[in-house]
Amino acid sequence: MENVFQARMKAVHERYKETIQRENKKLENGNGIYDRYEHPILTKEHVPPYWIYDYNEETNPYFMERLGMNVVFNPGAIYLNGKFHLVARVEGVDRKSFFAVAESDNGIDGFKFWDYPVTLPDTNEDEVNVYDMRLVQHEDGYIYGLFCSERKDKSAPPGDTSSAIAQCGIVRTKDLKTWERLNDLETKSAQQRNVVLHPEFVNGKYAFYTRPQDDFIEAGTGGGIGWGLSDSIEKAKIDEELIVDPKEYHTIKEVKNGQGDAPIKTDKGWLHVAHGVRNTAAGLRYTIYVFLTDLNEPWKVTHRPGGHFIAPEGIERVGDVSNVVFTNGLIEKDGEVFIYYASSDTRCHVATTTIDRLLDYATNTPEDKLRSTYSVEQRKELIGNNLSLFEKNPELDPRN
Ligand code: M1P
Repeated sequence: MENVFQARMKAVHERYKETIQRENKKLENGNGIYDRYEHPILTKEHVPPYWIYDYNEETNPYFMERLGMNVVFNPGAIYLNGKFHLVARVEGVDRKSFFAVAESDNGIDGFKFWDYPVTLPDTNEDEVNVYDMRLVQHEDGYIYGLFCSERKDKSAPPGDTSSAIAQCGIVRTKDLKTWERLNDLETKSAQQRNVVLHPEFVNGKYAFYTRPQDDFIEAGTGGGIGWGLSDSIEKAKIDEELIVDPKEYHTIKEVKNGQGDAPIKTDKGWLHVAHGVRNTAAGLRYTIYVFLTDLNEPWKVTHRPGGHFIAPEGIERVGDVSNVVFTNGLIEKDGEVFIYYASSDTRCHVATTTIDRLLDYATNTPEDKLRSTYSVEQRKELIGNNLSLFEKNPELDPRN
């Protein structure tokens, strides 16, 4: 007869194995731009039970969770040594995030965490929380990880125990195992989040996408995706920040926006996948959008397809912070694009597409013209063109 310890351990192991061995199928009825998948690719159920339970029956006779897990989300992504690697934001029940590497052969399923989470060099006692790493293979030969380093706001009035300050931490590695911590990025902005390193030197300097903000949540006078150059990466400092993609009234990025992963280089320009935030009566709504910048001047936007590219759907709409999709991981391999995104600050998903499809989307989707009357004009033009086509090609007409 099994005792409680043995029975619970067996059940926990079965659930874990079922999760990590689960096949992931492409969902039908996509929008032609990208495909979604049946299951999330990385969740708290993917976390190895030996990160959570004490396996000593004497000290844990009930096989209880000792260090509970809350969520796994916002993964950075990189293709390395023939495998798809994610550096996920793993959050324990104590609300502290840390980074952990998971790898898969195909980027769609079979993601397994390495034995230990990442040990990030601890260089600042004030740093309380770390999250949202963007991994960039830079042409200088290093893989850089830029992440948000969060501290308590010491200037907050007594009794205010939630005000925080966000800054950009920088680490580098060659193997995702040993990490060297560099100085935090210095800018003139009060706070920074969603900072991303451009993969190439620009005018011989390191180039950064930034997101200046006045406050931890409220972007205030900041809030757009910024751009700045630094002579050094070891002591990165941006003297001048210019806004590449501003926030804009009555759009999907009216409150704030932020660069996703580093952009992908294509023959038509740099392809960016970012997030935008709007306000609703139910709180903030985060969606993912796309834009294209000039190949030689990556700080100049050439195409802005209007509206969101991915919005939370179904179960994606529910979680610790509901109505959110957020991306900071992108992998391009042989023309295929894997967009890693998290839903509602709770779980990780993948959407797949190709460079060709993304460029078609980016260059042929009309811009948001910022007024309903212009949106009607755009739609009337599409309808008019189609109805003329149907006259000559009745087999195309869905009403027949
Ligand atoms: O909770 C939603 C997201 O909020 C923040 O994003 P932003 O800086 O644009 O507001 C981040 O904390 C992100 O991790 C989180 O998913």
